[in-house]
Amino acid sequence: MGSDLQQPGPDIHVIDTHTGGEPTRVVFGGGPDLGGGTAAEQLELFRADWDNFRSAVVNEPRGSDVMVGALLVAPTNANCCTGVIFFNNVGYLGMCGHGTIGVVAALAYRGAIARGDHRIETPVGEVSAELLEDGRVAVENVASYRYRAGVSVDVPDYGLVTGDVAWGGNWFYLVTSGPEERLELVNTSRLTDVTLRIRDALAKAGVTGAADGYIDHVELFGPPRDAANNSRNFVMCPGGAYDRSPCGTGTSAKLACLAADGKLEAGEVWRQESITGSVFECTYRDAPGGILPRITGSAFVNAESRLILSPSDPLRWGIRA
Ligand code: PYC
Repeated sequence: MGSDLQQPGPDIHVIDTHTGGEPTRVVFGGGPDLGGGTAAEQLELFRADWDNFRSAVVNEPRGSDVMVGALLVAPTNANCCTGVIFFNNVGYLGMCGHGTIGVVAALAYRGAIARGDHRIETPVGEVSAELLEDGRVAVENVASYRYRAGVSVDVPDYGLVTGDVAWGGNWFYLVTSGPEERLELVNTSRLTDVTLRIRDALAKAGVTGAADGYIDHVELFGPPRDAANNSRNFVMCPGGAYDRSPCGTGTSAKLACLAADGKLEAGEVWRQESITGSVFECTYRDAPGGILPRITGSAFVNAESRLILSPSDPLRWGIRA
């Protein structure tokens, strides 16, 4: 581990939101000084020297496996309203769609931004977020694309699974065929087990994203429960918790696959339902080498607090494996 704060730092000011059931803890103050530079450069310093801070913010006893953190950092581009580094119970995310919606809701709650378009710098590129009149947030994500189609993997004690590998700001494996699963909340233990085993089988078989990118998200799809929607998903995230929202980067990857298959035209609406029933309304426009997904959803502020790292607390940096 990198440096450990020997003294109690300033209290950490956070605003908690949820986007379609998936929490985001936005860190407004008390975070480490990451020395400026791009969000990608600041992420490298965060990872190397301040991983204990990540754990303190999102892991138990203050957080949980499902919590995603969003550390606001100074952007390099003056056109951006903020930079952000997303993190979770085990590490860092390139981009996070539900998290960006949560960040915009938290900034609006503080009166830091008004309705309209805002640029946000992430470690994998700039995104834009429009705070709409009705309070929803539309995120135009980084360019997304399908990297490989129809990749089959034999999952021990489960069966043959086929799917696509796609980038939506993180690397995803989107299952297109395999044993049928019921995408219902009562079935999440099984879905969790199955998707983690698919992820492990992919890694063992050497299936990666571009430049050996580790595929750390796995998506299953099924018919929507609400006929107004196009599809229902279950998305396994890197730390073993499933996404309660339809997953912004995962839905970006899905749109890239639909576009590559000629199943969704630019501008056509796709309504992605999550395992909890929450919905993102999505479209895309064409971009060189892929598409630019636009993901619209709502986030709600549910707490504003100060995290205290007491030097006498042996678990002040969180519980982690
Ligand atoms: O919404 O992109 C997303 C996301 C990634 C991991 C959890 N949520």
